[in-house]
Amino acid sequence: MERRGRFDGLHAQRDELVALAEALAAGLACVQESERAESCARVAADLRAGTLNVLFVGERSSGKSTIINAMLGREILPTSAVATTAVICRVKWGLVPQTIVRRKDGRTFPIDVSTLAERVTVDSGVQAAEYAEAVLCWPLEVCHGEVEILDTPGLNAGGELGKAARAYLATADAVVVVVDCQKPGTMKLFRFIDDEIRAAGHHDIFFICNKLNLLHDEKNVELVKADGARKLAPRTMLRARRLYYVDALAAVEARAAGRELGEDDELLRFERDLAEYLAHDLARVRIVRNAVQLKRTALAAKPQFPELAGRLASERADAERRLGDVESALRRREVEQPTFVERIQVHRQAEPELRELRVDRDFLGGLREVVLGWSERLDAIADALDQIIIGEANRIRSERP
Ligand SMILES: Nc1nc2c(ncn2[C@@H]2O[C@H](COP(=O)(O)OP(=O)(O)OP(=O)(O)O)[C@@H](O)[C@H]2O)c(=O)[nH]1
Ligand SMILES: [Mg+2]
Repeated sequence: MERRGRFDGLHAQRDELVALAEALAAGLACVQESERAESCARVAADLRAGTLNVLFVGERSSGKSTIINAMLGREILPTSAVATTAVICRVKWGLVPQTIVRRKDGRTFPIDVSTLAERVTVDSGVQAAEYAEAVLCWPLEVCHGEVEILDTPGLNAGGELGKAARAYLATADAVVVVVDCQKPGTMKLFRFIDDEIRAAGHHDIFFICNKLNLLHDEKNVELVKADGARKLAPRTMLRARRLYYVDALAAVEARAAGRELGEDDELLRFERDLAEYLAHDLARVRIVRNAVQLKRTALAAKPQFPELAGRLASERADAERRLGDVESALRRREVEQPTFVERIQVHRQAEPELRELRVDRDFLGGLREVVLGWSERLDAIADALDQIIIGEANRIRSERP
């Protein structure tokens, strides 16, 4: 009963946020801020959508694809020692395994799972550049119930590839950062975590420190764990509890051969924590993340409103002046025209221009009112978003054991 009440509150907050996002989108569209209006519309759509996205990011060859393969229990996604993944691979639930490729022009076609590597790797060159995404349907338990796992090209892959993961960050619900445990990150990676992942509202980040098997003795394991605790733990809300030291290669091999992972294998702990997070914490995190994004958009757009209102006021005055000129010219000619028929003729000629000018004047006046109204509402929206963000952050903190 208590739990039900808690989620009722979340739904109410989500509805409130959707209404705010839609109102803001309408206001921004009205002031021709189309990019920001679209971003608000996306927030509303994202809040409504059921699908939850788990984004795997990390530097090249850190083992992202290998870890997802370990979760799939088979070597499906292409992996190699050199830069590999060139196309976002989306893993979603499907009882029968199948692979679909979506081209950048929107067309999709099914492909054989065994040919995936040929299509989505850096080596496949031209072909990969044509694809927007590869979608793999797989009976992966954690994906049951609209969860999708996204494998991305390495962050330091350069060019368009390096940007690919960033583009998906805006709609990610959970972020898993994969690092090679011997070098848990460069300054560039830490900046990406701090300035992009956390700034986008993700604070409960999962860190997988991979390639544990490359450490040959306990002493090195201790040193590497101390390094992770220093560099990675402070960057995630649950600190060391969100650091997982795994040997993904051994995990794929074990599962592909039908062997279970040992109970102390940290990949198992990661899988359980992720499932728990998706089931219990996500609704809240999604609200906070979207509220943060919405607030940023609202504040960034705020200065535009009074400025635009001023511009509209002068355009309206201009329209008023032009209307006055035409009206007085008309009156003069009316007086000057001797016959009644000629007067009607003059009126007929002037009527369309007059109508257009009046419409312009009224439209500009109305738009200015709307814009001013919006400018006033933005403060209220920012306050409402603050309430949601602070309330949820406090609740998450207080509910943690
Ligand atoms: N020794 C060891 N090698 C691993 C482990 N996990 C992955 N590898 C190897 O590391 C290399 C890179 O792995 P990938 O899974 O392709 O790495 P990625 O992060 O997906 O790379 P990109 O797609 O290029 O960004 C491959 O040769 C893997 O076999 C591990 O736990 N131990
Ligand atoms: Mg990869």
